[in-house]
Amino acid sequence: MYRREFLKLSALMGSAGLLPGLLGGCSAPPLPGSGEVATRRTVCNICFWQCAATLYTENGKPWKVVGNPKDPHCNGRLCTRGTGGIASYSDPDRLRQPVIRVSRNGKQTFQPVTWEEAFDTIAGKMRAIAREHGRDRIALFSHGDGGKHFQRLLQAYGSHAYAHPSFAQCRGPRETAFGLTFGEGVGSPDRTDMANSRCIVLIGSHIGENLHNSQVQTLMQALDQGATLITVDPRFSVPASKSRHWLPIKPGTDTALLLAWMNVLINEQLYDRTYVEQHCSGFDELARHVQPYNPEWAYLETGLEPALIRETARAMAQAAPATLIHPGRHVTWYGDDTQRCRAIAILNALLGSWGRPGGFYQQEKVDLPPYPAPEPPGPERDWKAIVQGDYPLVSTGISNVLIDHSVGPGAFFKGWFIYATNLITTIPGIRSQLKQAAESLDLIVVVDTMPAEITGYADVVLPECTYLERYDDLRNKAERTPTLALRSPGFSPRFESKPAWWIAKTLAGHLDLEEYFPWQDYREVLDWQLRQVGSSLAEMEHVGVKAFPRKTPVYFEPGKTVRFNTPSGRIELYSQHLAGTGHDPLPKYTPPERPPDGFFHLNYGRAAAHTFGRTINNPLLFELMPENTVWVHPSAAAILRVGNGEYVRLKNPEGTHSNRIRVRITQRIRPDSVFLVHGFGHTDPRQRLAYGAGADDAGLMHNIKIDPVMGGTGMRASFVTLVREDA
Ligand SMILES: Nc1nc2c(c(=O)[nH]1)N[C@H]1C(S)=C(S)[C@@H](COP(=O)(O)OP(=O)(O)OC[C@H]3O[C@@H](n4cnc5c(=O)[nH]c(N)nc54)[C@H](O)[C@@H]3O)O[C@H]1N2
Ligand SMILES: Nc1nc2c(c(=O)[nH]1)N[C@H]1C(S)=C(S)[C@@H](COP(=O)(O)OP(=O)(O)OC[C@H]3O[C@@H](n4cnc5c(=O)[nH]c(N)nc54)[C@H](O)[C@@H]3O)O[C@H]1N2
Ligand code: SF4
Ligand SMILES: [Mo]
Repeated sequence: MYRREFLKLSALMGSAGLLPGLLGGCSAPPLPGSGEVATRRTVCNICFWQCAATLYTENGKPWKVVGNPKDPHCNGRLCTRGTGGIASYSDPDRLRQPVIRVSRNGKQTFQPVTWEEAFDTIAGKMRAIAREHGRDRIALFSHGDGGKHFQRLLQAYGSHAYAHPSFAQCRGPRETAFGLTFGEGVGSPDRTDMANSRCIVLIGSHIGENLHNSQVQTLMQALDQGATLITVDPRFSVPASKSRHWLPIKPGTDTALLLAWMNVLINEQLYDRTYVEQHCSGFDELARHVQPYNPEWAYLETGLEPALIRETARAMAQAAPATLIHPGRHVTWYGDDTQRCRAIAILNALLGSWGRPGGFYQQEKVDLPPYPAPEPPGPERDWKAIVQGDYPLVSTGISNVLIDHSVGPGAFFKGWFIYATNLITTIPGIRSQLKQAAESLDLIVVVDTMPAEITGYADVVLPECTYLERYDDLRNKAERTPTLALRSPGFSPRFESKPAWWIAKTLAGHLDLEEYFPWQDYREVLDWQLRQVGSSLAEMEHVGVKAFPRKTPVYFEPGKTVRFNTPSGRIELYSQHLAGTGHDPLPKYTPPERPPDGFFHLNYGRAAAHTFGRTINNPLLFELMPENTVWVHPSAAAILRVGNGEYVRLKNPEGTHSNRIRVRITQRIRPDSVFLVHGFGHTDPRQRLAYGAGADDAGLMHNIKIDPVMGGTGMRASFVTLVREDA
């Protein structure tokens, strides 16, 4: 154990002089397409919607990437980010070769090394940890496809602890809540049947700014078909602008509104009685529970007129069961998130939309067997207590719990692998803990494509090639039409970068674990798997996407009994699991804290041009949106004496300041809140475009609310004020 200094860039790794033409090899020919054009099938990796696409190269250089018309995730159209994704290949700031942390003249620096040297370093440290503490002391944090290879490697080694920030910092509360209610989660792609909805209710889902491709398309399709859109959002979001009703709710009070809607549906007998009798349990308890929560009560909490609450409840009932109360996606907000998501699930059950057209369809994936290889041995100890902590109702690791177990000399974990997740900006409130963990861990390995901030904590940084330069596992998601999609490389990896499958397999060789990776090339794995389902790698290289017939119905069959995977076998309006673990079995409303004088709710979200922090340095996407702005209501701007376009800093009640950020004065935000797009404010100068551009929301979050049911990181309870640059 030694004290790890946070490393930015050693001159050794610098790429000074490499900037000319930000698009490097991408300078456009006079007439695009007049050279030698080649195409390759790929799957976009700029976000996790995973649209299948075709990469066009011209004279071996990147030209364009377009959607595959056969793919239900995109129907031939990529979003802004997917189209701009091509520039991730030629980004001159990419990681180029493996580096290890060394001490030179008492100062730490990163030294470029060969892959062999990097693997020797990692294997040596892993063996030392195993000798001193045990083989199960390495934790994996990952987001995205390649993480599976490292999961396999670490399981083969004896470490079974892993977590994805797409759970405890994103979808965890809704997956937990829907699991408790219906016995199944929502999954990804979200099983929403919007194309057939006649009424859609969005609760802080800003679809259209949140650009999950086919989801945006089906929302637009529903609107074209005359569906009623109701948007609940303290901000006049893009979907709010297309809505019949915009409900500018007081931040954090959604559960009050949801309870009032239930109160109206039940008291006015507007719920789907037949569906509830056939499928649900706990209706009487629910009906009693919601009695105090009428629209007049909710008005005082939410600021929404009782008449509007009644009118929207009736609109939902009128369109039911083709009414979708959208479950949201990034739902770790105020800490009471599982309760809010349960209220959403219950409302859908009252409207009879789960398993029905226009509500939620049933998912199916292709039955694709794994490549024959030895199963890694099971864990030696019950690791659930370690990765899930005090949250027995969840079925996966919780990133912040793994971090809790990594802090201090007596901590359980002694090593980390971090694959494709920039933990510093992803898990707010964790910065000081990260520093402590970095001091007490014996090994931190980061696998990334870019010099993200988290690489500054690493002992070893391994450069992965981009998605345009590699094969990955076949896309096989539980969805409406079971499909497989292939990601195949259009280029050889630039510099010394390598694909995740190769990195994990070769490192396995250094740990005497080759038997778990019995292939030379990942094409063998893909071809073998495809042949088991009547296709082949050659066919998929040609078509890119292949649909398979469904074996189960898309919706519940009328009149048929359905057995739900809950303790009662029914849809649980009253949750037995929650009751059994000491939580509220019916959704409970917790009023949020209000900002101190002079402060505002810190609201954040997505923008069309970027995915989190991972695209800010992408030259094409940077050009579209080079910085974020802070949205401020005119009345607040007048009090703060800030002008439109002026640079300010955001400050939280603990005195933490952000980078400078421009003010955008707009009526589209409530006077008690400010809004900024997440992902900006990078602090590592190696990302030369992104460095210092705009402000980072995560660094300002001071009031983190941990969800007592599933352990997620509630991020919306923080406050900021604006400080003028000349103040
Ligand atoms: N403050 C705040 N925190 C949030 C959110 C928020 O809105 N605000 N959103 C939350 C949500 S919804 C989510 S899902 C998570 C997302 O969290 P993350 O996925 O951690 O988000 P990014 O910041 O994009 O970090 C991704 C990292 O992966 C690297 N990367 C990109 N492509 C590849 C690749 O092909 N291979 C490898 N090896 N690395 C790659 C990027 O360079 C970057 O360093 O964050 C959550 N945290
Ligand atoms: N372009 C783009 N699209 C993306 C992503 C991306 O990075 N870029 N990321 C993808 C990922 S991983 C996810 S999880 C999703 C996230 O996207 P969503 O799940 O749609 O959205 P959130 O980021 O949770 O929510 C943002 C909205 O919630 C509103 N809001 C804030 N506070 C409250 C409140 O108290 N009540 C209510 N009702 N609303 C509130 C904000 O004003 C904003 O409009 O987006 C996905 N799509
Ligand atoms: S939604 Fe956009 S960024 Fe996400 S996978 Fe599809 S094209 Fe790529
Ligand atoms: Mo997410």
